[in-house]
Amino acid sequence: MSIHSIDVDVSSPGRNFVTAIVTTSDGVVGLGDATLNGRELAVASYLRDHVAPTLIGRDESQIESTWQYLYRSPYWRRGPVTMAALAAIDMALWDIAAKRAGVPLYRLLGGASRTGLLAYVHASGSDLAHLDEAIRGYVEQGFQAVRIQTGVPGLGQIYGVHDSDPGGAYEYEPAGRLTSDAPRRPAEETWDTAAYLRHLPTVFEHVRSEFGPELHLLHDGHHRMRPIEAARLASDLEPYRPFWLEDCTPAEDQSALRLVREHSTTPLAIGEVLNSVYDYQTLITERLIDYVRSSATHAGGITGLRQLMTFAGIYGTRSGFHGPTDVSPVGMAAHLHLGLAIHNFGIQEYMPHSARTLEVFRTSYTVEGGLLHPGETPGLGVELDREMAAAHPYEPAYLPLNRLRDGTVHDW
Ligand code: EZ4
Ligand code: CO
Repeated sequence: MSIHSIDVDVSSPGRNFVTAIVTTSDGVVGLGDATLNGRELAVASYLRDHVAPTLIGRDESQIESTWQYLYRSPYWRRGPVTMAALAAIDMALWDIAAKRAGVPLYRLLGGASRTGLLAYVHASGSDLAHLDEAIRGYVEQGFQAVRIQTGVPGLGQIYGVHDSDPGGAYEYEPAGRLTSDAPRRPAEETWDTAAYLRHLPTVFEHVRSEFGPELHLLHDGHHRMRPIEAARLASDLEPYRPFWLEDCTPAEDQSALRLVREHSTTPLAIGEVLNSVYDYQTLITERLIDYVRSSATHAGGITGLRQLMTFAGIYGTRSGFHGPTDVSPVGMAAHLHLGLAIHNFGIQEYMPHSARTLEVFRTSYTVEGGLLHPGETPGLGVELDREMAAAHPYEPAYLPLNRLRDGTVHDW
């Protein structure tokens, strides 16, 4: 059988998603996620204009060979646009292979290594009272691990922090819609690393004393610290035993983490903006990180991420795949199948998609007692209602940018 057609849908059911739909000559359909937050149309063009035409008629069962073809043949390797496009084709081919075999994908990836996947959720609040309320809600639902983010005194709205608004219209997602009367550029926030470094240890102290020693606490620094600042924070958080400190320094500067490692035993996670095993070469071989944060969507799909995790496994580095709402339910399902199968699974980020998203992408994965499972539906286990998706056209939306108080553009 062969690849008959490849469609690329860009839709916005709750937020923007790019989905590749691969159909075989005998009508089997596979789905792949290519959503690159804020740069969706670039990937859609890469897929439509440069990838799809080269794959029509190809044997759809040659997943590895197709991955190598898309990685090597363009000459221009790696990078988020290329690797997201490659990811979508790869996921769709795996989806097709598992549907043909009549098994959930994890069975083709080696079978289940565990009964469920430890999940972490996002708890945040502008102040400690709101944060506590958010954490309590998740603990009551059975979650065992939470990422905690709060406002910083003296700063306004900061990324990743919102107060819960049960029944409200606001859907928390990591991108801001651009309204037609506003300029088409990202929102701007103000950042002050010194204020953040003073405040965060007091948040951890409070949460530990409120929720006890067992709850896993994670935190995301969003790449905003210099190495010496990150070393200070990692050391200050040690008494509260964080599960991990994520993205403490800009990820592309791999050797920066040497300084952080020298000063603390706080576990480190990095890599949601990295997209190839080569981006991790120093990080993994020098044992500078404990968790790999890449997503299948941004790191070459299941084949790319599996290659990375095999390499990481040699050094005992575990997975902490990126699972924000800008990874579509298709990408999320890919993580759950791969995470269930690999030996070096660590934890899975779980930021539930909105009801509107889940009406369009129907999923078979489950969460129970804080553990995720991909379900037993053949393939990835996600169905896309393309008609319903088409009713939600693409809307420009960008991540906010942050500047220091003097206007300097700061790291993300
Ligand atoms: O900023 O998904 O850990 N999660 C995060 C996310 C990312 C967005 C980027 O598109 O840091 O909120
Ligand atoms: Co992050």
